[in-house]
Amino acid sequence: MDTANACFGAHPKSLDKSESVTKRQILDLFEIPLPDLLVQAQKAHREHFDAREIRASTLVSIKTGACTEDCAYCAQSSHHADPVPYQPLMSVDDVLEAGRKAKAAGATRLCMGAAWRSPRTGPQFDAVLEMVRGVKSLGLEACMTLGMLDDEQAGRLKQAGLDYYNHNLDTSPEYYSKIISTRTFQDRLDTIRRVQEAGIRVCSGGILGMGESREDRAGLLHELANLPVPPESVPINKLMPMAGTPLSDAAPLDDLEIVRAIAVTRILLPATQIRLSAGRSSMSHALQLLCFLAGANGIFLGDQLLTAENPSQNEDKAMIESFGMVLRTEN
Ligand code: SAM
Ligand code: DTB
Ligand code: SF4
Repeated sequence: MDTANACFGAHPKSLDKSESVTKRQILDLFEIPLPDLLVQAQKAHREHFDAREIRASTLVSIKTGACTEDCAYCAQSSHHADPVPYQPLMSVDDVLEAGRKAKAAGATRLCMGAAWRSPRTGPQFDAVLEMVRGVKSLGLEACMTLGMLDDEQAGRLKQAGLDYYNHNLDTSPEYYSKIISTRTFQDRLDTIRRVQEAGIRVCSGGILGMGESREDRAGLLHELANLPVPPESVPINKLMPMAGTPLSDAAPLDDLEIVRAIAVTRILLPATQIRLSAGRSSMSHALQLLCFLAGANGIFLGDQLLTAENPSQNEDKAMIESFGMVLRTEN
């Protein structure tokens, strides 16, 4: 294959399953010299987006800590030492107040996360539906990440107006069991299928820097690009090593590998929103600019992620302005 000119799926709508991209082809993309890879990613990006625009979502942790899952990267798991303190489900009013502030700061989407294996149907789930309706009425896109869903829950979230459901594959199928033992990769795929069948757009991505190989990174992108419907939104997280977790001492990933992974994601999924997600607080502005040049076009705006630190809103706005870029104000 001529890797320098490789380009798959000019548009996801034209993604022909008989021509699904192979993991070998993805690994070949990773090996393209950076100057050529960046140009190729930029070409794909500019066919679908204004490359100066950044979309901002704001996170709010609607239920924090005491999670039964054992995700090795997560400070909210009750399996690890020093988990973040438990906070029960927030009130609908408090979530809407967070939504108003996020909108005033320039966010177009509120991403509400709960530390659940899966939501229990009942009063708490009813409150979650109320949050979706309320956030929509503020003129924001609504995104939820609540763990595994059944068909009925996915249908009710759709009815309430949910725009996106975030459910990350996190890593390759092969590496997954080294990171999480309390659910399987197939469980993740099953929830993504249910969400898509309910007509909700999917936000699904992963974490880089958990000790995985490049082949695992290619494996994650292979799974995302070959979903029956590719995700409309892909968060790329850089591991934030959290005290007390099994990954607290993970060696940091090379900066340029993050840039490469974003560029390859952009080439594979040209019309997808790619969010440079957790881990920006340890990235220089210059590295973040490279990530945007590689095709990332979103960030989480807000002084905090779910529980971990994020650059301050003011710093992010100044950074974006210094690049001659703008926060997109429309959905
Ligand atoms: N409990 C739900 C679930 O796991 O599906 C939703 C919330 S969970 C915190 C959302 C995502 O945050 C995870 O899938 C993971 O990709 C990311 N994340 C969590 N902790 C992280 C960390 N320390 N560094 C980078 N990303 C992290
Ligand atoms: C995603 O991929 N990253 C966001 C969002 N989806 C929910 C969460 C990042 C969490 C980082 C660790 C924390 O704040 O606890
Ligand atoms: Fe729980 Fe989600 Fe953290 Fe895993 S990533 S421990 S499911 S909150």
